[in-house]
Amino acid sequence: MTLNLTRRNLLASAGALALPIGGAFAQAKAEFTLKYGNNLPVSHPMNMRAAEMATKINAESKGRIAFEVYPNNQLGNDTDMLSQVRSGALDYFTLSPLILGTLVPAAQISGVGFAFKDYSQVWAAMDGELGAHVRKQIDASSSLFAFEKIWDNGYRQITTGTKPINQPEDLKGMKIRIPPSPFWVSMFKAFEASPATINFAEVYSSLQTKVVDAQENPLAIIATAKLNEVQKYCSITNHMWDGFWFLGNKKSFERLPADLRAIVTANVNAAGLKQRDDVRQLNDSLLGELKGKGMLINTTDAELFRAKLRTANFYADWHKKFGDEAWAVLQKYTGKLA
Ligand code: X2X
Repeated sequence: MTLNLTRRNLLASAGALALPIGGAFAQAKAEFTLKYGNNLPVSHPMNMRAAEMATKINAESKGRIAFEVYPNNQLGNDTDMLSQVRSGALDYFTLSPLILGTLVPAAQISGVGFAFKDYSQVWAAMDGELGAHVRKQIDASSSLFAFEKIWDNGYRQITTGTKPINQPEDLKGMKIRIPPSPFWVSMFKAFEASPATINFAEVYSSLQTKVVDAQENPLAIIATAKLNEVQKYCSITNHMWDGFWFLGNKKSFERLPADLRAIVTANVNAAGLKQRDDVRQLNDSLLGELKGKGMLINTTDAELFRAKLRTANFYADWHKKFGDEAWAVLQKYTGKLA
């Protein structure tokens, strides 16, 4: 599959019109119309794989399922879509474990700053006991469940319009947009920044109108959402790995006969694995691409940032909140944290 990052985001320019991508042809004879919403541009690997997946689900179910993908916050922002999937108005939704933390606090544990040294640790933990622990909490405490294979967002980097971030002191007082999550607030307060909670749907315009001066996201999002148009500097901090749990509404899923549940499950997990590869490949090529588009890119020493979090008691506080047992599961994969 080729990833065409230069393609104009047609659905974004279609404004409020909700148009599903992929597979909607099957709708006429479908017994089950399943709606999946997300917050990312059509050109992001998440939506390219989701469109492909939707077509497969529709075909393998022989048209019994019409799986519809609504990208780019067409159905509302993350907060809206979370409440829609909880009520069943939406059947599926991909969400960062940290934003899910507004509903299931335990889910935030995979976002601990500088925890996973590399992707081999990430997937070992998320496909292993840490992911299983989180999925159990989601299942036990909400109307939602998460499919086994978490999708990738990536390692997050900081962009700003004003100056590069070389050391934690550079974040002092900086008006930085963060996603709506208690964990993110706590992390950027530990850096003594001035974090503002804003849904991704409003990030581009908030940067453009300078409501905030900075934001943080993985390179694949910076590029596909064209944040380079409204940000000058990109500082490679790798301060946190982030993913997207593929969430389903339990009641909606239970309405499907077993054979259709199996088709959806197999395809969601398989598409997730492919999407992980896409994001990793993109990360390798995007630094050059963003530089070419005029972004000024600098690397940083992670140890300086980690030390700042340590002295702010960030690790100790969250260890206490998540509890000894969950923290031990995390450290089983990451080694001792702080
Ligand atoms: O809101 C964000 O920054 C994003 C797109 O990375 C998430 O969904 C967490």
